Amino acid sequence: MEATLGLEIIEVVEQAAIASARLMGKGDKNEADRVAVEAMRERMNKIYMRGRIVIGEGERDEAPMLYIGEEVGICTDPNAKNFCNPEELLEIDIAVDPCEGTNLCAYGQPGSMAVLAISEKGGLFNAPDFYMNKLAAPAAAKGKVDIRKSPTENLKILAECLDRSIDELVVVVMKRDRHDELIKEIREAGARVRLITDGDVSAAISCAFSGTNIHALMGIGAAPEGVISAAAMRCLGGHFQGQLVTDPAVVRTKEWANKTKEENVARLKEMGITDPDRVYETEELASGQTVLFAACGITPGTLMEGVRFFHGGARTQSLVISTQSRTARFVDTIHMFEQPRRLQLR
Ligand code: VTB
Repeated sequence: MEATLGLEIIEVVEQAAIASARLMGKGDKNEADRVAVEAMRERMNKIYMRGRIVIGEGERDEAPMLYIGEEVGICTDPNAKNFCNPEELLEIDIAVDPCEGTNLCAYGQPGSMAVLAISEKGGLFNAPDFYMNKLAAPAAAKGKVDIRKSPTENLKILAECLDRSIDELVVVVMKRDRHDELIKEIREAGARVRLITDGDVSAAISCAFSGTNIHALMGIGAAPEGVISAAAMRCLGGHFQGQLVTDPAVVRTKEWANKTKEENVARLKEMGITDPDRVYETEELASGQTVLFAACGITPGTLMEGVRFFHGGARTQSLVISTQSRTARFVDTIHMFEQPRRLQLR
């Protein structure tokens, strides 16, 4: 699977990032998302694979493209047997976020990227559209920090694992009212907080790379993004745990304004999730034997450059990782738009 897909999925995220980047700073997040979705879908449908979207733009009735359950790839054609070899007919599951951090892109802020994760069928947790409490940390702390412990305890463990003092640690937290207590506790424990307005996938993955000066991600973001982060952490050996949030008193959103915790728990039960408090480990969120993850920067971020346009082309930076390859491959690409190509490469 990896050999066939590795290079192609880089192009999928590159195309989505380029499309979104054209709308960078234009203030229209929906449009930045729409064009990324379209570009990602178009490129994905040129790949010799039989894919199914398991995390995407929403349910079929609310998303015209890349909805949950949509089949993508050339080998989903009814006549695929005639032009796809059996290996390419292997069914794979795909989680996409074509413009992760739409606000960041729309307002020209750092940290937005096009991302996707792939695994064999059943290899990615079909996360409900809920919130998720998350804990991400470097590989050295994997299995030692625990989301069930207090942030203070986890910071002590993290400091030990990383052989530094707590005040040398940086924790990324999304700037939301729901995190006021968390932020206070992290600061009181002595660590430093880096507040972000959006984009917790990038923050989670950054924990797995030393040199980013990000040592943990704590707090509540979206569950689907949690699965995508877990897929990357599975490949990198980093720590990631997630726990669904059901209490509307914890996350005050418009959508949950008239919902009770009991109703949310009942909704999860309908989806087959009987233990709403379960802590999901990385290996459960991304359980596949083979997991692939790819991302391309839209705006500049901790790990990747953003898209840079110039006359006749653009330059992108992507990251591709997998459970098989034992590499984290950063790919720097110059895209030549013009025909004939008269770009001078330097
Ligand atoms: C979360 C986070 C994402 O949007 O989904 C956030 O996981 C939305 O959170 O990375 P709120 O509903 O609290 O605003 C992102 O930041 C970007 O998609």
